[in-house]
Amino acid sequence: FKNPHYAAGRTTMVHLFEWKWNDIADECERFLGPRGFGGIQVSPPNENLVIRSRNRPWWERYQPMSYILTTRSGNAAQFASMVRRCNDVGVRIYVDAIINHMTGTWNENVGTGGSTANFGNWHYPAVPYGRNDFNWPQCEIRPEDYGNNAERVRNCELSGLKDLNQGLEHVRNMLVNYMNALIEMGVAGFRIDAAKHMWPRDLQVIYSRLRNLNTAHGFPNNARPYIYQEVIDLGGEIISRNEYTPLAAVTEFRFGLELSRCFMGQNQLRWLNTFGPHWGLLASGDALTFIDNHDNQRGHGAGGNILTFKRARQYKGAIAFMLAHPYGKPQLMSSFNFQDTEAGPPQDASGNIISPSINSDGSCGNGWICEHRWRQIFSMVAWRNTAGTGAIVNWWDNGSNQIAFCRGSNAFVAFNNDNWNMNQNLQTCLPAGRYCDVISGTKVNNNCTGKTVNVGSNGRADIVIGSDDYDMILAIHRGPES
Ligand code: LM2
Ligand code: CA
Repeated sequence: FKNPHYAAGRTTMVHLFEWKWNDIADECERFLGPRGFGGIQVSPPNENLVIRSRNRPWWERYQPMSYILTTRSGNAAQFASMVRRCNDVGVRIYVDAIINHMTGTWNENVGTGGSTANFGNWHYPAVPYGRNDFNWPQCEIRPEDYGNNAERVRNCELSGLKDLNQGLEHVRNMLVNYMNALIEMGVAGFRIDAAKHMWPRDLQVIYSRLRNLNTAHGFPNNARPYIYQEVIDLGGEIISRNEYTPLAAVTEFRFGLELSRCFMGQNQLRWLNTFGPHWGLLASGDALTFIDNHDNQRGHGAGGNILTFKRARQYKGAIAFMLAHPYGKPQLMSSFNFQDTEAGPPQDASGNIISPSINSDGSCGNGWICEHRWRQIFSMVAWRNTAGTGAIVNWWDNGSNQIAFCRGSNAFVAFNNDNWNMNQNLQTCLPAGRYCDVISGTKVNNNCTGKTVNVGSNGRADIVIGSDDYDMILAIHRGPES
């Protein structure tokens, strides 16, 4: 369950938060496939409670009504078509699976597929679930439970959401049927929402009943789905991420927290020469890594002070380091703009999601940020693909916040997070030649629109990053783009 089964040479996935299925399929064909992205995490595809009284907040999608594949992102046919079109251009689909709970009690009770529920009786006829399928007696998780009561964290309600009992055969069957239907449609794996709130032994049974990936979508024989379990473990809680790594991969929340500290100037970049398990991070093969996610970019969930698109220069630095460093399996966040932390995606007067528009410079409009279309970010995805499995070599630092390193003999990167200029003659691992920096520009007709780097026959090059440069990064690599 720890292999994402990316197409050959691909390494990175992006969370297209609240995107519609048809738009994702288009994005696979026109951008993500050609640019070498490995996969996409999509918003929950199953029916959720419609919350008009709060103007359709993003979090309504974390309130399941049923496993019918109808949401604001589209219907089952649109979902199936998206998976087919994305797999055909080498981009995998991973589903955000909400299997810990159903909706909370609310003053509205119609779902995005038209289903209704009787909250007072724990009755969800469209699944169907009844009262006996939920943990009993009903209780709500208290803040102190996270410190000392694993039983309550697993068997009580997370913010009032009706808590399913995954120990029961009927519940397991409903969940496995839902997930297997998605695998049949060609998805490559799942984010397990709120995994901390479910017993590892129950999850193990559920995972074991999942079918192999669909070979008609290009997966090898006997391929298991990629599973990354959302466990927020910043230390000091009764439940540890280590209870989940024997089962499948785990979201490594400490990764983005540490890199955010570094690139916000609260820790020196030079210390990153030991980044990885030395810093208390999971084993690399167990970790799904990211800077921000849909929760902590808006102060939901747990997780401290995280860089996001709103602090773009530092954020791009942290993202570039994530993509340059061999640790973990990176996931990018692709956001819609927001001021109100509860606000849903751009929508029209009827509540339909408005598609992102694509500007002539490749960026997005209509309220979508599309971090994955920022040159500094998609160029580093290609950089990581080129670096492949190459180890870090030629580490250099200035004793504070200027660092540089190579991956194998394919790719070189440098960062300047000091408030003075960086101007150094450094050893790269690249063959002699003229390279285009893929951060400050691109290569057009064999000329660089940004900085040019000349690597000499000894592999050395002058590396210049001014403290006032638009970005704090410089990156070059083998291959046509650089
Ligand atoms: C997650 N991971 O474990 C998701 O990443 C996170 O986004 C989800 O919370 C959460 N778990 C449940 O799937 C979000 C949001 C909450 C919101 C829930 C359910 O952060 O604020 O809770 O989705 O929509 C909302 C209200 C809350 C209310 C609850 C139940 O904010 O006040 O509690 O619904 O109606 C009475
Ligand atoms: Ca639970």
